[in-house]
Amino acid sequence: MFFRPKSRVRRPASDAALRDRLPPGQIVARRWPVLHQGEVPTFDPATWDFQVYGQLERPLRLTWQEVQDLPRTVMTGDLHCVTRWSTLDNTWGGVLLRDVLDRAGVADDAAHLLIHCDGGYTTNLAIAAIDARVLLATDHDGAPLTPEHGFPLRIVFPDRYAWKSAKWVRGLEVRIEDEPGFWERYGYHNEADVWEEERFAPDGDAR
Ligand SMILES: Nc1nc2c(c(=O)[nH]1)N[C@H]1C(S)=C(S)[C@@H](COP(=O)(O)O)O[C@H]1N2
Ligand SMILES: [Mo]
Repeated sequence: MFFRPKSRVRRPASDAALRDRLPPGQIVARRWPVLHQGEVPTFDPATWDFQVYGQLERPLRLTWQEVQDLPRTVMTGDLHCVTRWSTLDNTWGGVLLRDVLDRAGVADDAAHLLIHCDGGYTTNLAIAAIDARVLLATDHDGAPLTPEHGFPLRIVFPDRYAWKSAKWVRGLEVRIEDEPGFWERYGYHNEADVWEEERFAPDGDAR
C-alpha cells in the first residue's frame, strides 16, 4: 500500500491570499460564465461604429478599423458579478477609456458617462472614477473577445461589479447630469464598488 503524503494532497493553501484579493461575498468561478440580458448582437464590421458624443469638444465616430488603430494597452484584472462569481487574472487588451475621453475633449462641466450598447443595455459611470484600469477591451487572454463575452468592444472595470463592464459597446454619452443605466434604475448601486460591497442602492434610493 502506498499512501500519498498529506502535503501532496491538493489543498486550498492559497486561501488566505485568495481572501485578500477577493472582494467580500465573492466566490471564484471555475469557468467564465456568460451573463447578459437579451441576445448576442450580430457584428458587421462594414456598418459597425463607435460614437462618443454629448458634452465634448470633439465628438467622435470611429469605424471598427479606427478603433483597432487607437493606442493599445494590456491590463490584468478580475471580473466580479454581483451574483457572487468572480474570475481572476483576466488579461484584457484594448484601449484606455480615459484616452478616448481625452481625445474627445470632455467639457469642464461634464462629470458623467452613460454607456450605450447594442440591444439597448446601458450603464453609467462617474468620469472621475475612470482610472487607468478601465478599458474598452477588444481582447481577452491574447485573443479577440468571443461574441458572447462582448466582441467587438466591451468595458472592463475591475473594481466595480460587472454589470458596469458593458458588452457590445456602441456609444459613450458624456453628460452633465448623471443618468442611471439599466440595472442602476432597478435598484442596483449607482457606484457599484466591489470593495465597499455596493451591491444595491441604499434603502429608498432605488430609481
Ligand atoms: N450589453 C450588456 N453588457 C453586459 C450585460 C448585459 O446584460 N448587456 N450584463 C452585465 C453583467 S450583469 C455581467 S456579470 C457581465 C458578464 O460578462 P461575461 O458574460 O463576459 O461574463 O456583463 C455585463 N455586461
Ligand atoms: Mo452580473
